[in-house]
Amino acid sequence: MAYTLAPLPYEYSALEPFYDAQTLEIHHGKHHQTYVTKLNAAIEGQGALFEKPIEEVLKNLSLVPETIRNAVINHGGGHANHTLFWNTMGPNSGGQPSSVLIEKINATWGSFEAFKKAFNDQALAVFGSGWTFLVVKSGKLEIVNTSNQVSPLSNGAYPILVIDVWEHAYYLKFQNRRQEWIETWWNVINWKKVEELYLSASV
Ligand code: MN3
Repeated sequence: MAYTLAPLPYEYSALEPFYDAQTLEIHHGKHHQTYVTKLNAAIEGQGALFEKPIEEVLKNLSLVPETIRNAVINHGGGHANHTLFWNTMGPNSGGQPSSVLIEKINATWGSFEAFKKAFNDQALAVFGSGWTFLVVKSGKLEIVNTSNQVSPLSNGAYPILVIDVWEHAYYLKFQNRRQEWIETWWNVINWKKVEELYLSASV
């Protein structure tokens, strides 16, 4: 069995002017494809474990043979993290979540603005290449950073929102201005999808 790169749930130009079509096309069609290709090369000849969705594999890394575990962390994580990133963005998005998620955010951080500041500060603090996630862990919301392509799924958390702060995610349009990329990204967050993920979280 081989993993495949799903098409984006929107056109490459759909997130303009916030996320430019050229970056999105390279990021999805080249960077993400490379993680999928290298993941498939690593698991070639392996058993039934890899008939499961990659998210299930990342939750149980101890089941992955040691000889390929690092490749699965890097390329499987890259596959899962990018899939979440694409699926939690969309056109005509931004704003704030409604219903239960905003109540949980307010209960955790005091206000949506305080949550946004905490999230932005944490995304700015990623050293080198990595990601900032909103996760559900033990029934609580948390903001967590991971390095390289580590997935929070491997640390017992369920990610529901993520920003890619690897330079390849924003360099063509924003160059070294990571703060501007982070602030612009809030305009394309698909809160409806994030809420669906929150409601389906079981950790
Ligand atoms: Mn990326």
